[in-house]
Amino acid sequence: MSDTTLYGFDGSTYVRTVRCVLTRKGVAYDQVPVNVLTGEPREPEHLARHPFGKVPVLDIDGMRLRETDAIVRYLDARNPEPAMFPADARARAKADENVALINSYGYGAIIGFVAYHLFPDLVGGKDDEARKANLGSARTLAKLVIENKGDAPFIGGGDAPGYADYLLGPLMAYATMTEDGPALLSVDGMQSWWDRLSADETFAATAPDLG
Ligand SMILES: N[C@@H](CCC(=O)N[C@@H](CS)C(=O)NCC(=O)O)C(=O)O
Repeated sequence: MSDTTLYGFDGSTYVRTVRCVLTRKGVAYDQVPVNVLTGEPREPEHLARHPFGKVPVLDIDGMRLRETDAIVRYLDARNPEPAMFPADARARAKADENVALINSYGYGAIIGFVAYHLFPDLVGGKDDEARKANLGSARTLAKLVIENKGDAPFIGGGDAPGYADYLLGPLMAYATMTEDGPALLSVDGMQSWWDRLSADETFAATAPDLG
């Protein structure tokens, strides 16, 4: 039993981001698998933890933290090594931009076209126009994050995966399970980034068991 508890199931991309960071930093934790696909985040027990009905939530060091961004930045401040951001100010600014772009435009676009293929009932049916629009936005996002990483191997701006990699990676894992995956991987630089991230031990170890 540890005194750190992560609420959220392994199939959630945001929960996987936090699992990657906890694992990479060697922070022991227990997990309560609140399942998004069965609506558990909207049940009173979880609404008491996160009134907007979202996972992840992390109980750590006597406080409750909601929202992936706040959780990851706290973990990075608490356990600085290995760093989730580059030290150089300009590279850090671009890594921060990548995180913001993925959160603001990437998540909805990628989950949008993934849902079309994998969870059509969840989004109320098959809307091919929305699928195409979402795929287009996802390709725009991919071009930007690759451009922002410059010569760094990873979109988090470092020689090893950082926060931005662990944020986009779980989304890409779902994208590559669909027939639209190749269109996203065909963006210049995406395939080699994806190959590097897929070889990361922590990322591989956190792959959800989709049974
Ligand atoms: N802004 C939140 C978003 C988290 C989020 O969207 N989580 C999804 C799962 S990946 C969720 O809880 N969905 C449940 C729902 O919307 O009912 C964060 O960054 O942590």
